[in-house]
Amino acid sequence: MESPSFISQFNHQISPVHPAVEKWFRAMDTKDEGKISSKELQQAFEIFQGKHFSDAACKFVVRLFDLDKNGGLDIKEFETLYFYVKQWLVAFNTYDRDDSGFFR
Ligand SMILES: [Ca+2]
Ligand SMILES: [Ca+2]
Repeated sequence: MESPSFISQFNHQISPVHPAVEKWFRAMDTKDEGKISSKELQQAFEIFQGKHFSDAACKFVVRLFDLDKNGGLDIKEFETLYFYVKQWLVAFNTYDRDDSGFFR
């Protein structure tokens, strides 16, 4: 028998995704199918970062984080990508001093 306190404890244990992650996920998942494809990732980089990444690069990134190999990133997979990209952008902006979008 499940009491309300048991349920809230259970919900706590399945660690909700970061609100920012959920916001980005919903914004990027244009077909609202619960996963991010490499195309959606590419669009998001262009819209939100103003940087163009090739099809191959976006497919590579999706493959890298697509743990269950279903061809798209669900929200937990996306969360891993999100925190990875955040760290990466800090490093990228550190090296990309002339803001060209490319390493020199
Ligand atoms: Ca999608
Ligand atoms: Ca997946």
